[in-house]
Amino acid sequence: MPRASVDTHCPYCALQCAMTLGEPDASASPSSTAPVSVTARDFPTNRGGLCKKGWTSAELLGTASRLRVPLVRGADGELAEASWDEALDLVASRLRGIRDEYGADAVGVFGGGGLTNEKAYLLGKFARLALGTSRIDYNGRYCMSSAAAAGNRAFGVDRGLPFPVEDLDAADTVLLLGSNVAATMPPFIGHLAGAQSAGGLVVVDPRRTATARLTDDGQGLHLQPAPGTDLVLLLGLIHQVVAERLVDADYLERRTIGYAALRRSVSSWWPERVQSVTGVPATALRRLARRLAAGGNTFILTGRGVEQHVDGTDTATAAINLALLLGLPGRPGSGYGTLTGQGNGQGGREHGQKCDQLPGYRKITDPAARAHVARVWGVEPEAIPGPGLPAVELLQSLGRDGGVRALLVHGSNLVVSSPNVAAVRDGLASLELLVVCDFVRSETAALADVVLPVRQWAEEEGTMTSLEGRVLRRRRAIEPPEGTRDELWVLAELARRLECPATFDTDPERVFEELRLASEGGLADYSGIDYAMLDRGEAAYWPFPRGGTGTPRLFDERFAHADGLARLVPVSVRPAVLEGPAPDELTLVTGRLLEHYQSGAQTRLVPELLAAEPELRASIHPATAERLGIADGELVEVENARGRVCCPALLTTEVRVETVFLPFHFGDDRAANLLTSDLVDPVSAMPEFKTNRVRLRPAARPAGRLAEAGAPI
Ligand SMILES: Nc1nc2c(c(=O)[nH]1)N[C@H]1C(S)=C(S)[C@@H](COP(=O)(O)OP(=O)(O)OC[C@H]3O[C@@H](n4cnc5c(=O)[nH]c(N)nc54)[C@H](O)[C@@H]3O)O[C@H]1N2
Ligand SMILES: Nc1nc2c(c(=O)[nH]1)N[C@H]1C(S)=C(S)[C@@H](COP(=O)(O)OP(=O)(O)OC[C@H]3O[C@@H](n4cnc5c(=O)[nH]c(N)nc54)[C@H](O)[C@@H]3O)O[C@H]1N2
Ligand code: SF4
Ligand SMILES: [Mo]
Repeated sequence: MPRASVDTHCPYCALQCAMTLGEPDASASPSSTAPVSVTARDFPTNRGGLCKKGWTSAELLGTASRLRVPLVRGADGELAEASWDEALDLVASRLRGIRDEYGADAVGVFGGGGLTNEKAYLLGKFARLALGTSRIDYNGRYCMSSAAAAGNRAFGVDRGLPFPVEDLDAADTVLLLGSNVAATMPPFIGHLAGAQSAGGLVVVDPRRTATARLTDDGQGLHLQPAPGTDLVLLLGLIHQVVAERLVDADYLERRTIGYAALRRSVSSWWPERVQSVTGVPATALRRLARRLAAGGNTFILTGRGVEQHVDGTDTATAAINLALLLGLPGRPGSGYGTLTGQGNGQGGREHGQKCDQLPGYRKITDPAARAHVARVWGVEPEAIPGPGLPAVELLQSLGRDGGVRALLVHGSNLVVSSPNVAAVRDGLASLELLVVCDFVRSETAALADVVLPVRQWAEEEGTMTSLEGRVLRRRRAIEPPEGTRDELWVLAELARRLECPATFDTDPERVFEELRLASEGGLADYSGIDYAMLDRGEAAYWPFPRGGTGTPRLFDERFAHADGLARLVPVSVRPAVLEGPAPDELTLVTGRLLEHYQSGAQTRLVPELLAAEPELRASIHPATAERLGIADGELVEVENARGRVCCPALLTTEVRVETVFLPFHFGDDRAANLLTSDLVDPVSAMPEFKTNRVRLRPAARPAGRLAEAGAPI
């Protein structure tokens, strides 16, 4: 039975909408599997709102597809039920064998931005100490790495929003680049209402999304650049701001370095040239530059649409440069930020799941950081391995000489969500051991040698750090299903079997206490935060040093570089960006639908969400469809050298004529990532998810099948 009423936050995205879980809803449909009711709770980020995914989130707690017993692949190749001892003993002995044969780096760990802070922290510790491997990375590499790299480079710190979401309420102008918040964080659009009514909402998206439509009726501007050309657009805006002397010279002098070089670097991006590359009219560009510099409350925000490219770090850097030229970061009522995606996408990138990082957002190569964390862990600094490989490279190494032979996956459905998934599937097939912890049978779990059923969201305690860097409590509302185990327990049990001398606590609050110590003095310092304070509802924004206060606004006085100044980093356009698709090609744009979350492993199991978006469809402009002889609803093949996806066409003027849009929420042969490239950004190692070249045609007529059915042909 549920506890009477429990305040917690949504299991899905980084907005972490507040909700209260209570007795099951008597008026719910008889087929509902929700063991608790969900009520939206008033909270600064969601103000009593939830999206469809939030409202239906409790369905997954009771779904028939829930994993309740460990599964081990038998000699017959099938997954069969096993006891926890059998499963864990097997995993530990296989890991030991692989480690002995190939060395500790032959064991890899793949984490997730949905894990609580406690799990993310313990997973990093487990990899480094119990497995002794450097090979740990996570799906945040696919999500926040470009924005994080740009933030670190410019500001010396990476906190997605360095201000509370509510600061946006008083904005006159918001420039939103590559983000479809109306579908990806619906309650967030309430914070854009001020800018909208001031006519100052500017959405940059090659698609005419629900967010872009918020700018209709004089409420702002939608710029629809060719996909992948945002860097050019931003360099054009910077050029214009410089040329018209709209920069905040006093701010640049006091708070930044690098203006002279930056100014030189944009000299050739005059508006008409930008128009010829991006398709955005020069007049609109000039108007926007002036609006941004008008001096009102102004924000620049980025999302995955501009970040998930091979030049994503440079594009995010250009957005930051523009914000700095205008004097926005740290100016009261204004700012720059990136919208973190996953539920704990922010905390998940601070506590050691990243291959180059230790808790507190410390660098694993920094001797002082290693010494500090080693002290907390009770080991010598030499016991902590050095930096490993970022996600794509880690997956490319699967089964290879010197590569990973055994992989442990915690919180990612990587055979759906990774770029170039056909290669990833080959890699997984060549492993000697694949272990997946999950609560549903994701496509990745279905391939595993061992599946460990863990607990989820309303069954566990912990903390999550939202998109504004605020630490929140996740609370248990129901008893977990029998047979499942807490992930902290799983890690502790494996560490014990691997005879790791370090301690692995299984109580979330005690793990958080340890995380506080490990993060102390780091950039993401949590040492002043404790569960009691969070339970009292106090707002805890990091950095929050012991005995100090939290930091809702990070850049009021200084940036995090030693000299307190922000860096203007000149960036340049790669020649490839200037080439559009070949005449027989289209640009594949990928992204999200409101109803599904990520790989869809969770939301495809929620009947209401699946009914609303039951299958993959390719959005195609009617003019393109006509040219290629494609009718609405007809099966089309989208293909390139990496793979082929077959699905119905959805004709819509929302997309540009030279593009086709696919959401990445579907698995197996409907995975958009069969078509995406695993080329990565050289700074962040972010793959190119958003702009890939494809060919499109009506699917072959099923003549063979008609013949089989005996129909005349
Ligand atoms: N419903 C739903 N909500 C989610 C999620 C989900 O899976 N489903 N996931 C969560 C997570 S982890 C994340 S990271 C966030 C992501 O949230 P968003 O960043 O809003 O999501 P995306 O749909 O990936 O991309 C945003 C937009 O970028 C546009 N875009 C594509 N290419 C380009 C380009 O070259 N330039 C520009 N300017 N725009 C481009 C796409 O058309 C798309 O509308 O959402 C979070 N919320
Ligand atoms: N083409 C294309 N590909 C993309 C993107 C894109 O825009 N286009 N976006 C990328 C982005 S931004 C992201 S964030 C990734 C996300 O993609 P994935 O990494 O696949 O994320 P999810 O689908 O959320 O998978 C999480 C899995 O972990 C499980 N899970 C949830 N919570 C826990 C937990 O606490 N413990 C454990 N053990 N399991 C848990 C869920 O049931 C699910 O099976 O996809 C990326 N892939
Ligand atoms: S916007 Fe995000 S946090 Fe809020 S209800 Fe929807 S999925 Fe949950
Ligand atoms: Mo993400």
